[in-house]
Amino acid sequence: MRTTAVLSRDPAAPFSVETVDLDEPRDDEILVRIVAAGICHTDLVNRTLGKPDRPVLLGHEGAGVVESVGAAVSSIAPGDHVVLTFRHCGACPNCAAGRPAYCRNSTALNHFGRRPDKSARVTVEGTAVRDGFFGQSSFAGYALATADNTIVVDPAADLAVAASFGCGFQTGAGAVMNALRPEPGAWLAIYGAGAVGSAALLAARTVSGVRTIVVETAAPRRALARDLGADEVLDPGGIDTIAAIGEITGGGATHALDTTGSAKVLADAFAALGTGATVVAIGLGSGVPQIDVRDLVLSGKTVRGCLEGDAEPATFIPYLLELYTRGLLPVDRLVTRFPHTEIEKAIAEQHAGSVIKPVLTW
Ligand code: CXF
Ligand code: ZN
Repeated sequence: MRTTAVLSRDPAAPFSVETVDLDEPRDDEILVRIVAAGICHTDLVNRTLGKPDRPVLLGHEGAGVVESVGAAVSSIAPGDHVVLTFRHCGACPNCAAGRPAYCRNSTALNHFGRRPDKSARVTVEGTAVRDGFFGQSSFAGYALATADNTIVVDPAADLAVAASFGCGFQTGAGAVMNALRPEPGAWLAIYGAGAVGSAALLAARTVSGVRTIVVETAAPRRALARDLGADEVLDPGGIDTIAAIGEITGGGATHALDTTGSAKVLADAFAALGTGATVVAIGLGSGVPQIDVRDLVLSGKTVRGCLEGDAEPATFIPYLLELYTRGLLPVDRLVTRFPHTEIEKAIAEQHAGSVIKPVLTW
């Protein structure tokens, strides 16, 4: 079938909206009419990895309506409303242990995963497109997914809000709800108030008695964090955030979350912890954080990573969606919709800090 897709032909050039050919679903595939697709930082990072002679089709926060399913798909039916998420094999030890984000086959499945027979799912004027991004490549009018990354949701759900539960919102909320699990009386410091950090803030607000400190460089994001109910909001420019957090909390944060991926920020978050406290890193940066061994040991601190919110998406995404529907997790406050033809505007506004989570619509 023919559909429109937002392709990247050259990382340095704007995205281009083009007509592509999408193959029929194979036995294990699900054809989804995409209604909305969130833009995540990971899309923009991976844009630079495509070969110039092979356009790249990104998008890994797709949501839409199932058009048709292959003969081997029994759990999902045409007409189902779905949120697409990351792929997992379901058979490796990590999948068996309920940790699909750490699937041993994750890279092969999610990093432009190809069909077993290497045939193209998407072509443009006869040229194969680099697709299969997170098993969806959902910056398009239609996408092919599989049962392991297709989550059926309530048909009443607003798919433009639900789309980012597939990655960014699940990552932030899951880091709080599944990894940090703060209890009443906790002081949680969140570094970075983009989509992931803001979702983490909203998740923390679902637990009464958990107090939050948001550390953010961009003024519009600090204003939103205040609006979303952060107890304290710090501009790290020009102040000693470690001392400030020590003073606010009376001895250090009980929990911290680094969404920035900066080794320096992670080291600051570690230093701002109190006795027995934990910092979780979820931003994939590079570098080596300076962590004082004496502080680590003598204060009994923990540093750990967390991918995709440690979530089992099949249960966690419907759970988050229900919290949203009940008004307890107002992630719609983070979403700004853009027609898919306006992807460049969406990226520019996100970059400027005025938009937290741009969502493309079809
Ligand atoms: C990311 C999370 C950090 C590691 C790379 C993949 N997930 C989705 O955006
Ligand atoms: Zn993502």
